[in-house]
Amino acid sequence: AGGESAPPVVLKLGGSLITEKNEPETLDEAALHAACDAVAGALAAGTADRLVVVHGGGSFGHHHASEHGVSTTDGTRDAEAAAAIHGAMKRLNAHVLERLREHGVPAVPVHPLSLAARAGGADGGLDLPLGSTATLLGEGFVPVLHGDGVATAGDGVTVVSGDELVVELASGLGARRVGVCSTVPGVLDVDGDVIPAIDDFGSVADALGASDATDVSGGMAAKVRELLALDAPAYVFGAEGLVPFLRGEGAGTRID
Ligand code: IP8
Repeated sequence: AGGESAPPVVLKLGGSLITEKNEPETLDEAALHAACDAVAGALAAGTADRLVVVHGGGSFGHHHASEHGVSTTDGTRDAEAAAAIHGAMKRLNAHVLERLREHGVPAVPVHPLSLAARAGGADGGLDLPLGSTATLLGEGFVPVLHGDGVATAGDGVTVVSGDELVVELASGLGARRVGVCSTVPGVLDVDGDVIPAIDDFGSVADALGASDATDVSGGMAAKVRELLALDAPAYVFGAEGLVPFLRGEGAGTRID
């Protein structure tokens, strides 16, 4: 790989992975350190030389979003609420950037609230202009995006999840591989075992509880469906999968 125009790797670090879920605005320092170490190692080895990182909200964004009743589908026109959610996510983003740079990773922020918009209506798509991210990548940086508030026509500000950003980035940048790292070792079947590979939604729909029509919060079924639609292979894995994934190997569940 390599070269200016090589397709990038898109990696999501779940909020549950890098924060302490039950302690407001608290990092899981050990997990974040391990993740930064894995990213730095892959950049040094050249196995993921063009990399975009996305992180979720964990105990930073979600606390403020639920306090103000804001979700991916319920917006707010209260500027204080929007600022509280965005502020918390910027604090988490600043921590992630600082830790990455301490590991020698040339990480810079890209804040979705300043860039993206949702069209209104039930099927209103997300518009995420990628010029800044693509240019930063071309200049050798590692852009770091995050779940955030997003301007939404007819609904004020809603939440954009890290998972939505991963899908937009992967399709818009023509990603080579996509990794979604959380505290779960992969997509699990009804017995709790990791499903090694998914290439067809129908074959796993039952195991994922896909009949649950109320699943609008980016549950596993919705996530798998969106990752399947991408051209790039996607991997869903836990902390133990990060090093192999960034080395270009398989990890957790392969969705392709
Ligand atoms: O943790 C949502 O991102 P996620 C972030 O990827 C906020 O769902 C603002 C709650």
